[in-house]
Amino acid sequence: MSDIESIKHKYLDQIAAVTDGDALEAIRVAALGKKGEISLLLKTLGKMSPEERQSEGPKINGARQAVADAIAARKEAMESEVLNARLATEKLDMTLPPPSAPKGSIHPVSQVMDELAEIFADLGFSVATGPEIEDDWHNFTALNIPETHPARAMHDTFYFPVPEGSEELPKLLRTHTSPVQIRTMVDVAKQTGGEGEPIYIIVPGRTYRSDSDATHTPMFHQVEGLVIDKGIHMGHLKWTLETFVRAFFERDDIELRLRPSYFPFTEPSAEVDVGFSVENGRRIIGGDARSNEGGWMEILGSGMVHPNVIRNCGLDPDVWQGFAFGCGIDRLAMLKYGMDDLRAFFDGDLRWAEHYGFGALDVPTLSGGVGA
Ligand code: 2NM
Repeated sequence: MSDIESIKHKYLDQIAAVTDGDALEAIRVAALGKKGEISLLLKTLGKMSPEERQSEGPKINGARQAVADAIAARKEAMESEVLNARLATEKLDMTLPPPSAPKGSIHPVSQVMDELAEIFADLGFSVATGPEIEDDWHNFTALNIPETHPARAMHDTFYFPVPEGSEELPKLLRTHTSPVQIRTMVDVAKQTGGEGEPIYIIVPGRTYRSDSDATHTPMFHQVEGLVIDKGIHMGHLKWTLETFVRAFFERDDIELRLRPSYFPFTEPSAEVDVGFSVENGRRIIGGDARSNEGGWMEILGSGMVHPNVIRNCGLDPDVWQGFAFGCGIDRLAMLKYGMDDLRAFFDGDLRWAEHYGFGALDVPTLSGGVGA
């Protein structure tokens, strides 16, 4: 056998015996790589006499082609061997449970809104909602806040730009949910031909003020309540708030303290404090507010709806009286579930929600309800 023939067979034997891709590649480099044995033989053709080249050329090229073909064939065969082996051993068990998908959870703010709706439903209130983009009349003027009143500046209102030369009044992001109470009273006045009828509503929703620090976010959640009926007085207000706060914090030993205050839309107005005490080193709503570590914490604003507000909505304040109140839902949630940073409410971090007990299928539910 010639030299070339024996080289060719050497590689063909190696190729036939090889069992993995790396080894096959090593053979390819040894035979056909830049400095491979057959590649070097091919280079010797240039130095041969024409006769010699005529006889050796086809042999060397034939060997190169045979080895290249064998490598390609062996590679293909090995790939189908791997696939066949996988097909022979791999099983798909359709009875296995699927990998768990990430689950969302109820946001504490949504949870508290649901709790509020449930508590006030027991007291005969329904939930009213309205637009977040409002006009000046519904957000301020109807609420007895005149153009020049400092309360307008106090609210740090976000106004939308008005096109140049337009006579339009600027729209704004509502600074409280009160415009929904206004819309409700206006609707009732219209639907009853000015005669009026009782109104018992709570209004939860997003509100906006240009304010941002550790305890203020430019968007926050409020719930306001409105009662309009005949012969309503401050006793009704205090009982309603007491009943609500005790149901919400699920304790009967919660005291309320009403302090005189001022809002343009109520007269008289009162700020409402809840008593707190310390249990197991933690501040909790309820217990003895007059104990050493106890005290009072402001959680609500309230008052008797100003006659001007009732009149502005088309109802007769000599016939209809009412009370209203408002508070921050985010703050209520923090107090009930023990969160300490308001900003985390709006980060969307599921680990935070889970940490405070708001896991997917593990939502704390209102255990009591009014009177339970
Ligand atoms: C508060 C405090 C006191 C309030 C008044 C009204 C309306 F529309 F009836 F006049 N809605 N909400 C009110 C009263 C809101 O929040 C701190």
